[in-house]
Amino acid sequence: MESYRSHYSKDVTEKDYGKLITISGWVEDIRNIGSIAFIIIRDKKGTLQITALKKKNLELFERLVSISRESVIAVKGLCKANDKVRNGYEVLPEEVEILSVAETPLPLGVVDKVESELETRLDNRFIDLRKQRNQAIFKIRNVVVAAAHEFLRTQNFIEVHTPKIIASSSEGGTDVFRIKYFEKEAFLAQSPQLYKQMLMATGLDRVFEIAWYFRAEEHNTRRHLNESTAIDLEMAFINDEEDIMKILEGLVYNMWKKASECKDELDVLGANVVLPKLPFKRNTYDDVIKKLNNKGSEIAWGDDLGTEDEKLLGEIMKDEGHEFYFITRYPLEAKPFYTMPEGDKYSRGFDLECKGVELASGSQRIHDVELLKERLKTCDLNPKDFESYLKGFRYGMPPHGGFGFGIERFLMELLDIKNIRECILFPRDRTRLTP
Ligand code: AMO
Repeated sequence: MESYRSHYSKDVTEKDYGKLITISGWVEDIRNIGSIAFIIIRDKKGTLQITALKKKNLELFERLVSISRESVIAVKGLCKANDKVRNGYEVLPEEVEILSVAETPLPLGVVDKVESELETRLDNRFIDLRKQRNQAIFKIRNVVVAAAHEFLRTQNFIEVHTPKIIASSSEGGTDVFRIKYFEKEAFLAQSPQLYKQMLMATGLDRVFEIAWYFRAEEHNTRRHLNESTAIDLEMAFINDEEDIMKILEGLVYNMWKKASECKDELDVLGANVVLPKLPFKRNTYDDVIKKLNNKGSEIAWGDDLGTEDEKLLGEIMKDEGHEFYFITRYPLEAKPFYTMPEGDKYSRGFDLECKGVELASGSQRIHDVELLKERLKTCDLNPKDFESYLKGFRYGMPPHGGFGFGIERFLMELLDIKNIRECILFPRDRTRLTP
């Protein structure tokens, strides 16, 4: 065969009827009814039917019906209109090439009616990802990431890539993976925080990064990964955090909108994507605590919202007609060292939540180096460990701020997927390091 593919299943049109076409893909199903056999081939865009007649070419017929399911083949044949076939056409094979034979039994079915356990699916992720539903998630992921690029460029942001092997922990916490870096100790980046801030001292003004981050969180939950991806941005010359929140809600809105145009994929997933209204509701942290206490939560002022409180807040906000909402003016002690204080107790930090799940957090940052050193000490961190970061603040640093926004969390809420592991190709969690 001079070429393995002239068409994808979904790209065949009436113009191709009566002509020879070549298609290739995985053998999804074979129905042999004696004199005739129907072979369903699956490619990236869908499926199509090969119809083989025994009397026309016995050797070819026997080869086709004896292929194991999920083998990869290429077929050249006559494309023929047929109303009884789902696509409106079938292919009568003239030439078949078996490109790869699948072993039997399969460790996981592709079109089985019964859903396998998530662990079995993830153990066999390359087969799991052959399922139409799972491919739909990643096709939508591709669209929303492209929408983010597009939107941020229209807002004058440039894309950057910062180091993922770093010398001091970017979030100051303990959830950090330590690695051996020749004779030194290093860490895997928990976020691009220190670097995106240092870039504000360069004059690049508005930067974004879409990349991987690593967190050694011990808990195995349905919304935490140990390796996750995020959209981070940082912008300078802001007046306050409101400037950042406006960009964030614009970003989310545009990603949501582009996803709502993926009709085929949303159909496969049975997902209903309704466009949110802008602006998103702003609630201060104090209001949130009052709302939660009124509904019976025992959360105290100063506490970070736990899973149950976030869920309850999601319900309260839904009753008020909001799926997306910000929590602003967080207590200073609940936010990382780089967050700009607002008086003694409060900060310029915020979270964006969707239906009870945190999608993003951000803040105006401290740009005064003395204040930054003081805050590091208050947070039990040693300014000496942050020397190269602090240097970036000593020779002209404009007021700035930004946010980090989890891509997998966003997909979970967008597509109503219950487990975050389904939103990343090869998840890394507390126990999973393969495949
Ligand atoms: P934060 O730690 O809140 O903020 O992280 C930002 C966003 O990243 C996502 N996220 C995660 N997703 C899956 N698994 C995890 N373990 C995980 N951890 C975080 C969430 C979260 O809202 N430097 C700040 C951001 C900033 O202020 O610019 C930061 O990292 O969606």
